[in-house]
Amino acid sequence: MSPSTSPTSVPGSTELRAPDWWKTAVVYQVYPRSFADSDGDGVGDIPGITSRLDHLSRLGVDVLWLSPVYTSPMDDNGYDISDYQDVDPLFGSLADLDALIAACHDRGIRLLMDLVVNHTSDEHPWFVESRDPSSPKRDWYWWRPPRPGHEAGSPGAEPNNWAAAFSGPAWQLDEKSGEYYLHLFSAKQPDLNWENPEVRQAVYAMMRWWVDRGVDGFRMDVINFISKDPTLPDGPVLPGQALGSPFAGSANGPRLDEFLAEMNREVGLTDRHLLTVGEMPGSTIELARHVTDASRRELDMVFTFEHVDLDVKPGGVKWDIADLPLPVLKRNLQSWQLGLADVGWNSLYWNNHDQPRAVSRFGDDSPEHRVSSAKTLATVLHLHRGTPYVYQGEELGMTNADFGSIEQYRDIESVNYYASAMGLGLDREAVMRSLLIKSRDNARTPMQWDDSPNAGFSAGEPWLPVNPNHTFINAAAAEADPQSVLAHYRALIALRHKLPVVSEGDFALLLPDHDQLWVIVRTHGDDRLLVLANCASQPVSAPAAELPDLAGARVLLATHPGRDGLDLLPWESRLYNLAR
Ligand code: TEU
Repeated sequence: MSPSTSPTSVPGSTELRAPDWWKTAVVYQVYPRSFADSDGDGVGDIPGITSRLDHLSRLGVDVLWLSPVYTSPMDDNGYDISDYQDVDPLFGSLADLDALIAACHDRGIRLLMDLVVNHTSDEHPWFVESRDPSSPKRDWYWWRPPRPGHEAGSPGAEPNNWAAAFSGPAWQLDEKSGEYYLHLFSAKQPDLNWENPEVRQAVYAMMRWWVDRGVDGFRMDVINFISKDPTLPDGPVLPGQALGSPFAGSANGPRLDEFLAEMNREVGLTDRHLLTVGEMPGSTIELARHVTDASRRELDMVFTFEHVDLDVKPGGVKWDIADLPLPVLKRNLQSWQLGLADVGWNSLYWNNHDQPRAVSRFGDDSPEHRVSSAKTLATVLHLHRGTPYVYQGEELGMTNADFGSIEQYRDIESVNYYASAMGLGLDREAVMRSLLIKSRDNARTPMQWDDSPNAGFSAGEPWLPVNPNHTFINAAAAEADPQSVLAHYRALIALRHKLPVVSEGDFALLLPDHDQLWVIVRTHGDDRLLVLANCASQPVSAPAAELPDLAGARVLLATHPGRDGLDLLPWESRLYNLAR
């Protein structure tokens, strides 16, 4: 490691990073395309984010996670990167990013970069070079000849049966060489071959370059896909599917620990107290516990997908939507709490740029219950043990998009799903209903700053329609209302910073089988907190005999201040400090 990359030389940020600082932190995710547009082209940008940092400061968050702003053909809104060391002109310049990092640090906010290194763009120079079979970069990607006995390009000639996440096979034929390359996502997102040590060293060098620029950590996109079964075996074909699941062969491969530990060492991630969170679809508690075991020096925490996959029919894909009984959700979060209680650490989230809006999905976004349900979901999540993530607009109780026609959708996953479903003759109405509930565009409608025509997001035509409900759901209105969802998030975040029991306390779930109540006890020394939450749109009476004695307990935060007793209104919740 060169002296210029030693921990003490990191400009302006090391003093913000004590060991384990992220255990008391709250992270705020910004999806740059949809946050704030400074130049009126209808797409959010970095100067727009910088201009809105006061919103984050007032909310009290500690970290800004920036979804990708790198140079990209934007096939997947920037998760397809063609230059890891530059900023796409759509979002601004490197100088704009330096200014954002500095402005964050001035406010005591750390900056987390999105690291997308399972794949590059097909327009990345590495891949462009790799297309030539005689190039030294050929082995940087997964090139394979057609399946034996098949002619390149003929049906079923793909090297294995894997489906891509965005529809169709996970293999694309390159006519020139007659070979296929692997892409677990779109054909413009070829998978890097991490078996090749040059690939790994190139990634680590790029990461060091960002660390030297002052970033405080990395959110690692599908990081458990970097180690694959090198034999790339066919996957099981689920009922109703034409192609096989790539999961067993492409995730959690035999060298995952080795690669993560090597990355940590080579970039000095733990040494510099940089925050690392690995996005890990399909990760189990066992795997998460293992890779976040501090003694292994791999990752600080992972994003599990278990709780956001519970509303999928067994054996189905994300569009096959099932009811989600409350006990199933509670018990799932509980199992992660218990599984990572003594070793490892949890991340906590309802929302991100890939998930529908929490209040529409787990709450009730009707005018009657939206505010209470958004607050109650926040209280419940933030009173679990782990690092909470707030996705832009969640703190306002922003809702799903409510698009009526396929033309309004922009996301590659939604657009491709619709096309392939229509090709297969699926019922159009059912497909549109699934999109309405599950499309990633639900999370991506522009941030609602005020009640002006484009919600204060842009002076131009927004790239994705603004939700018409911005006339009453917006940051300006929330600022003016002491009972807003925003005020509730501020109070919750302040409590985490004030009370060690919120970040450190042991976790216990009471009444696990109750289908309306979510009841949590947190204990740290003599401190004890109780969350009593009605997670339903009907009133409920909480059973006194099964709860701790609430006499003399002080209410720290409530959806309906001033009320007391065990008869709870729809979506009413309280956080009590239990006097001992
Ligand atoms: O998502 C990983 C992932 O598992 C996706 O399949 C995602 O969950 C999908 O949207 C489910 O419907 C990450 C990024 O968060 C996502 O935005 C990218 O599209 C994807 O990786 C590829 O980089």
